[in-house]
Amino acid sequence: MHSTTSEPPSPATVVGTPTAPLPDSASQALKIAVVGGFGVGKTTMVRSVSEIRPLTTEETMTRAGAEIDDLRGVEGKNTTTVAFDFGRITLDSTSVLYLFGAPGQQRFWFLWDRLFTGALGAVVLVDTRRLEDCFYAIDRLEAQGTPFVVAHNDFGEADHALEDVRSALDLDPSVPLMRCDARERGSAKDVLIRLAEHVRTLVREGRR
Ligand SMILES: Nc1nc2c(ncn2[C@@H]2O[C@H](COP(=O)(O)OP(=O)(O)OP(=O)(O)O)[C@@H](O)[C@H]2O)c(=O)[nH]1
Ligand SMILES: [Mg+2]
Repeated sequence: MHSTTSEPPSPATVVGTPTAPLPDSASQALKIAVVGGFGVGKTTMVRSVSEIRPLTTEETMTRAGAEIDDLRGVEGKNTTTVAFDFGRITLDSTSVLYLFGAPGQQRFWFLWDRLFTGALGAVVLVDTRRLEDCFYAIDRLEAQGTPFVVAHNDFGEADHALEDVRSALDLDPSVPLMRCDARERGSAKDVLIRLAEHVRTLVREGRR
């Protein structure tokens, strides 16, 4: 199996069941990164969409981190990712997406640049209560020229028009922005489909 950043297959062909074995015919591995601030729902998204039981690196949060980690809005959170989440989704008989969920705490952000290397694209998850937490991810993706979409993970907070979120993030009009519920497989899958479509458009337009 080899990595490639060539045009992905049609996203309409997304298939796979929670226990689907990797087909022998799979020959194209595509890497997708899921990034965003602390507690925004990255691990949740990889878990809900992966067709294999995802590999996670969750550690229990201790009192020592209470002064450092901003738990506003996710007060019930008691674990955090300390390396990566890893999941898989089969696109068709030859192509497989590998999902890498990033660690969200600022002290691990130095790992992100490596994560973006060779990635087909990335999903940036945002929580509108802490919008500023995703600025660094967007900066790094733009600097590396990695295609990305932005997904507003809905925590039931005040309703914000997507256009307001776009302008608060100073997001280029060409970057897809949508709402999602990372806990819902269908919703998480829709985000990946938007990303695949976005990459296809960039490839077609010769911008990738
Ligand atoms: N209401 C709501 N809660 C969510 C949603 N997505 C995730 N959560 C909850 O938010 C909390 C944090 O989710 P995680 O998936 O651990 O967040 P993370 O971004 O991986 O966190 P770190 O790895 O620590 O940065 C968990 O308690 C989830 O159940 C969502 O779409 N809606
Ligand atoms: Mg996590």
